[in-house]
Amino acid sequence: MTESFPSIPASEPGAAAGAPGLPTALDLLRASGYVIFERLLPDATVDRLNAELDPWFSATPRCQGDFYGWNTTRFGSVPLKSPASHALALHPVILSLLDAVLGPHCDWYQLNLTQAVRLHPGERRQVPHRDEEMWPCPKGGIEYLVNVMWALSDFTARNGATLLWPRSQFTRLSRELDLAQATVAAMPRGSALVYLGSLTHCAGANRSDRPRTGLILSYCLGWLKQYENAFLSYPPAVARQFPPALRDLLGYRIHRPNLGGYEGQDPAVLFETASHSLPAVDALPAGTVRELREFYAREPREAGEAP
Ligand SMILES: O=C(O)CCC(=O)C(=O)O
Repeated sequence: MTESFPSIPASEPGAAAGAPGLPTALDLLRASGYVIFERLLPDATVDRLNAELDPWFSATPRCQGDFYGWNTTRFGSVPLKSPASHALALHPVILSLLDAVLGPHCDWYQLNLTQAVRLHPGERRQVPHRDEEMWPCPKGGIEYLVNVMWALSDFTARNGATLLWPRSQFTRLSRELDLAQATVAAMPRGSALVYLGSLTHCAGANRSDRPRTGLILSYCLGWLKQYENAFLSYPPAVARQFPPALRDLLGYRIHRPNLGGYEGQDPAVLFETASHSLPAVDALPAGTVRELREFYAREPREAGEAP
């Protein structure tokens, strides 16, 4: 396994954008399928995240299944359990990558999954997979998902750092991959590993005597079904406590055209009223608005018809 990876030091979170000749984080993400931002979070933030999440790790039973693992603890609803996670979900360095990769293919992208993951000592290597496998639609064209693994402890080859197959996004999915070709996403705590939903990867085996702890925040196109049911995890009474930008990311926002509404309106109306008697209001892309106007401009109007 190789340990050299496209990584951006914390001093250059914009991926050396201003330095001519150097690849940007976006270039690295597109070419290799992943990029690591080392120490993107200050130590104090990592301490706070761990303090908020540790009681939940203690209270949550271990996973059951060959995908989730048998010696791993995972839990969701992270924004509810950890206020410190809000800033991670909205981190400007991450959002700038999402704007470029997901932005062109939807009205807006959404938070797909929040999942804290602790690999306990003795956990075996996870099966290689791609996160886009969840959606049974044609692959190899657009990206459906971008994942961020925030390291809340150091990630090392010994304790189960994520394994990645660089450039696998350009190949067909296989589970029988050469481990020697994998890159170990070794990174100090506070770092962020960003990878494409089309990249083959898996959790490594934890052969150390300490747990490896990470926080997955993944994002997908706004018209896809999210892995985590945001409206059950964060019903309006919960989501109203969140920053508006986070509510938007969770799906409290109409996706044009007319997708994900509540009583035909932008679901953000739920922060003002729970009424079930609201007028349905079009939410259409500008091109469709124009098209409909032109259609009706050509239609002869009968006497008494609305404009
Ligand atoms: O924990 C990791 O390093 C990766 C986990 C993963 O890929 C998953 O559970 O989908």
